[in-house]
Amino acid sequence: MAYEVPALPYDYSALEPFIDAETMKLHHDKHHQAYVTNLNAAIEKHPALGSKTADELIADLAAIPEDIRGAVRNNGGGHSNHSMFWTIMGPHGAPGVGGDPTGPLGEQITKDFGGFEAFKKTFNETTAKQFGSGWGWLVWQGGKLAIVTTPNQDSPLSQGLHPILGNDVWEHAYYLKYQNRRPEYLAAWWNVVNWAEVSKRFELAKK
Ligand code: MN3
Repeated sequence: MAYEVPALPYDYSALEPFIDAETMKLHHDKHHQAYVTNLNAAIEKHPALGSKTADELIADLAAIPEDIRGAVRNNGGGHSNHSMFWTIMGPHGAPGVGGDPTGPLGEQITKDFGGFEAFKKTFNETTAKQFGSGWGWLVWQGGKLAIVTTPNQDSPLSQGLHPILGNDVWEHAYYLKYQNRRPEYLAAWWNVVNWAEVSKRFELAKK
């Protein structure tokens, strides 16, 4: 069974005006598809690995044969990261989308960062500084939340961390609308974060 790009759970234009439809179409249909195509090509060389999910592959890169380890790291990571990314966003104003996180996740963010505004500020500043392409993440580690960045398509899963939320800061994620203004994209992005879904990921990570 080959890996496949999951369907977007909303229309390309659903995240307007914060993320434009053209960016979403290219990002989902072309960029994510390329990671999946390249991952499938790598796994064809070691078909037994194809029974693993992308998350399972990148969680144990040492177990991947050396001839495809780099390809799996980049393209399995790309598949895993983007599959998460689509689900943790949604149309601004839909239930649980935008606004402040509530419930246990909201409480944990206040406990670990001093409040939602302080968390957003640190996340945006940290992620804006990621040099070149990469991701900013909220992860669950050892009983607390932390903010980390990764280069390229590296996943926190490869470091034994549980990604709760991640924002893609490759230029392909924002350049058409925001050009070089990554901080503006980072600030706008919170309007489309699906906290209902992020909370589900938080509850799973704690188990
Ligand atoms: Mn991307």
